Amino acid sequence: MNIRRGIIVLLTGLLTSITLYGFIGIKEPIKEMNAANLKVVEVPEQTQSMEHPDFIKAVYESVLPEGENIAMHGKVSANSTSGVYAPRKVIDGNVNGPSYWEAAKDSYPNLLTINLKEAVPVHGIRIRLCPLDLWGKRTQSFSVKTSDDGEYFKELIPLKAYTFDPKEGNEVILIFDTQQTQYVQLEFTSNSGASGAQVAEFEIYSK
Ligand SMILES: [Ca+2]
Repeated sequence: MNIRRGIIVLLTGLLTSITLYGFIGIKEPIKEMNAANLKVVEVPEQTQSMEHPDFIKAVYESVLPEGENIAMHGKVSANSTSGVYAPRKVIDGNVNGPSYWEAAKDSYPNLLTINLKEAVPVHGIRIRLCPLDLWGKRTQSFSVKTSDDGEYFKELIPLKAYTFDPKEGNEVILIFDTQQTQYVQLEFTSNSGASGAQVAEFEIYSK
């Protein structure tokens, strides 16, 4: 009986404490909800990111030369090839997997040439590698040349080191004054990512 009485006293004390705490805890009376208490809040426009600018990741977008890529209608050749990575793979419209050309090991200069079959106006090129991070950032040095007969090539853009970065599409886009030419050639002299030049797609733009 003493134990039961003790428990009852304990429970009564606990309930009293909770009740008192509840009353003391309420600092303000609850307002009744009526029109006078309601405030209309304008909902922010949801079409823009609500993230802090420092945390918004920049998204790379290719700015292509005008016109269309006519390289796919041409014939491609190279002065060296590594294994299955044949030059024809640079005009198949595919940048993924094994669809790229790679020059033979340590065989610079590496020439990659596209014969457009007839002289046409061209004003830009895009050199692409697979854009996946697997294809890490690298530097390739090359110059751009043109020719009317496939024998004599003249320099259009001098030798320069270009960065291919998967964070920026793993590509290099060059735009130049319109040239009337049948052949466009890339002459590579280095590639920091492999022992020979690499190109997944070689695009030539005409309008
Ligand atoms: Ca390809």
